[in-house]
Amino acid sequence: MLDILKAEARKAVELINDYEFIRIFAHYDVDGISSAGILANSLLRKDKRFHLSFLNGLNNGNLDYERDELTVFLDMGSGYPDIISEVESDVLIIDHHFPMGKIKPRKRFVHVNPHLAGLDGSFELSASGTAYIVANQLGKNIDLSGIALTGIIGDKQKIKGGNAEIVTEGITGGYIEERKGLLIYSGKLRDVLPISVEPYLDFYKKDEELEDFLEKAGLDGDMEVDELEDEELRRLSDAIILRILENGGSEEVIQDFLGKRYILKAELIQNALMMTDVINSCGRVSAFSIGFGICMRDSKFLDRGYEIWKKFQTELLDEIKRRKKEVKLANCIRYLTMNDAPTTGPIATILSRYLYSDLPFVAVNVKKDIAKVSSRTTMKLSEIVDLGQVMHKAAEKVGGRGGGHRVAAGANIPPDRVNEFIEEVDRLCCTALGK
Ligand SMILES: [Mn+2]
Repeated sequence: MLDILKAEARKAVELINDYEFIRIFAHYDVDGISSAGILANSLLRKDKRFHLSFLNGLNNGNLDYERDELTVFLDMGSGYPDIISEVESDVLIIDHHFPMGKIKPRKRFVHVNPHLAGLDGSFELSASGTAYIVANQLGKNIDLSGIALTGIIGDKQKIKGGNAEIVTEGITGGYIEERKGLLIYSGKLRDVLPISVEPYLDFYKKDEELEDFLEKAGLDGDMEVDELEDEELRRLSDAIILRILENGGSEEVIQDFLGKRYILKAELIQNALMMTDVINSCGRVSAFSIGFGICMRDSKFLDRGYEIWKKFQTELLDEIKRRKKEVKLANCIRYLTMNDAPTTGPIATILSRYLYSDLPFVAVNVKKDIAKVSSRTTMKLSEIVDLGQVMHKAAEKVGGRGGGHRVAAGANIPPDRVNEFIEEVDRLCCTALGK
């Protein structure tokens, strides 16, 4: 199946080869920044120059390009046929989002997207992986596999299908190493465990509890995560699992961090999870060039990247600490109402996965003209409760709109009808749960 995608990637290379200078627009998240890093590295190796911009999306228009250039879209474009159809230059899209509508290109056009090649672009090939395929048609660029893995982890994809092929290629080439262990940060146990967000262990600003935990597990806080012996790793894993379950976390989260860790041998940050989170935080605070610089292996960006990551991480942990006290219990749901919070999704995700996994979780962010709702539950509960349906029905009742998946859904509702909405969500969940 990858053959069809590779054939399309070769067409992309033909297009690229006709240009000395290339205009690139990339999505600003980890997958987009990694894609840009992969393409940029491979272009420079062919003595090509480029101009790169990161965008939040393609909605707010105003693309700054020249008609006689090649315009490349990374990790976006497939879902915006109208906007792409208006671009008056040659266009290359490298994306993994589901292609929508029909693109009517003005000039030459190449579209590299796993969905168009019969591959699963949602979980089995990221934009960074797709960019890696293109880069390896342009030249021998297997050393960029570690950057591809960064995008894969960032988009919460699985090491399956195309992604698994890339990781295997990276391992064979010696650029990625797969080790037994836990998918957590590198560093001293005492430093790493309190700032971990996935998994969230609730040790942040709880030094005594942490020391107690380490002592019971028979581990020294000064031990380096990467240097733990098998037996120590097993004790740590067992203790972490117990901690998560005691905190009210779901057993479903355990498989996400247990078993394997990846070392990126060619990158500035060798722990794959740390590389992903550093670049993610750079993207979140609009410090794109720092994240991109790290993907370009330019060590002068590294200190700044770590600083941004630490600040971002502490702000998120402080927010979780503050918000978890505000969580309320209804009959069949737990919910949280916030006013003008910077984000709803990440908070709802952490609280529902690691602290309140026993009931469906609803977070409402009330803004001036609209209240934004994020709801989450476990796979197990989603077999009984369909949050997509619940959000749809409850939002409709209060004059809003909602929907989504069984496990994760959302809604936009009028800000003055939040209470009524929560009551209806609670009622619908009780009906589903038979309470
Ligand atoms: Mn992506």
